Amino acid sequence: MFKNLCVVGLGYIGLPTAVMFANHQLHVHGVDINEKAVKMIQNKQLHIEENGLQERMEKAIDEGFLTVGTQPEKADVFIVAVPSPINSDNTANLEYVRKATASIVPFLEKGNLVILESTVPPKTVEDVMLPELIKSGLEIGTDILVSHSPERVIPGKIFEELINNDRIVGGINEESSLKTKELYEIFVKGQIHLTDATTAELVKVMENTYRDVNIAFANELAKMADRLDVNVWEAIKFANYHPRVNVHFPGPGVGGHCIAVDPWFLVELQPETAKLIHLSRNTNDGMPAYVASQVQRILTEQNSAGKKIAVFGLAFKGNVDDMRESPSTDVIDELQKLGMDVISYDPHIKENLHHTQVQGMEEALRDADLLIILTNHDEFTAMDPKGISDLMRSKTVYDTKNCLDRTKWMDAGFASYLLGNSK
Ligand code: SAJ
Repeated sequence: MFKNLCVVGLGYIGLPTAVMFANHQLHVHGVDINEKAVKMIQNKQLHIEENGLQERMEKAIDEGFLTVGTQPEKADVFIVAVPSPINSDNTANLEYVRKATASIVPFLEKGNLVILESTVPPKTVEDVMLPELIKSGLEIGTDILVSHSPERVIPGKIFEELINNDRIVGGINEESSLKTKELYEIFVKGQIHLTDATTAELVKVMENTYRDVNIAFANELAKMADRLDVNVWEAIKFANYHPRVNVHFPGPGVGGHCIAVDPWFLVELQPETAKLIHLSRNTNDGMPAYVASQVQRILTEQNSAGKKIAVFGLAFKGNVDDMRESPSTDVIDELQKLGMDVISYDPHIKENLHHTQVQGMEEALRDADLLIILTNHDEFTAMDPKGISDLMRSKTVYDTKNCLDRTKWMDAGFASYLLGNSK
């Protein structure tokens, strides 16, 4: 029934999705405006990192089910998976979605299905996509069916989650929803829930906003615990033993291109109402400055002679190579504003993407007055404090992710501080 698919946007979501359908014997044509990425894929090289993607992509190309280019082609189904970032004033930038939709219009034919996978503010399908699609001269809802089926996968486990997660499908009418469900049933093992497009848009944004608000709550608790002589991590662990409680964890801020972005869509939509959401965004965005002020306090407490800080962790979360919207860069800025001398290190980021970054762990630690952990990479948890203590000028460590074994570090002679547990 579905033979040809055209996927517009070959990033973290579009490429794995295109490959997944191609691995299920659909003829997929992937489109991206980034010529370099297209060339790389044509040469079976990846421009993004994702477990299992390389082998699956090679198989798809070798078997003749995946082609890529910079222009769309005719197909039965069009999937749009392009970025939907925010502008510098925190308003939604829907130009990629609008342009991607416009780019498929000349190729649309009666009977086609168009699906938006990008995360977007509620009403985007109605207000941004449909006005473009109508230019095809085809009747929306009968000649062409349209739905929103937001991606909900976590980087690092994309293929596993593409298959096993439940999926939300919101059509502009029932026929659109049913046809979209039929398509995803090709590989989705989770349940597929049907609704309308605007509800689906809100559901996706709500999921990430829930996480942001919950993390802001945890960050607020961490700041309180810092003055209470309580270990907030332990307190959260105990609270979460309650069957109806699920408090998230504090940290130096919220990064990535989703959780720190999507709540702004709701704030923009109804600023007078979305007050808790707005406050949570500001709370999380305020964490880098808070963490930097704690560093200054710790240095004073330790009577530190110098201000050389070794920052470990530039990625926005543990065990990924992605620095987008990483709070680490903000923490570094705040430390520098306080006159500190920063050297950063991240074993997952192999090119120097930050001006303070070095590739050697020892180089970063040499003569440092304080080591701060900003990302919970496995490499940091596994570090042997005895092996590094002689490198530093002062044996002081500040863990903002609760990923170090404190006893081990204290036994090695370190003054050990933890976000959410230091007076
Ligand atoms: N973080 C905390 N405390 C926590 C959990 C996370 O500070 O308790 C921080 C992380 O360190 C990181 C940021 O939040 O800086 C975001 O990380 P994440 O792992 O929560 O989420 P993402 O951005 O990698 O992926 C999210 C996922 N959404 C949800 O779990 C509701 C994913 O399923 C979505 O598909 C993805 O956003 C997306 O593309 O929207």
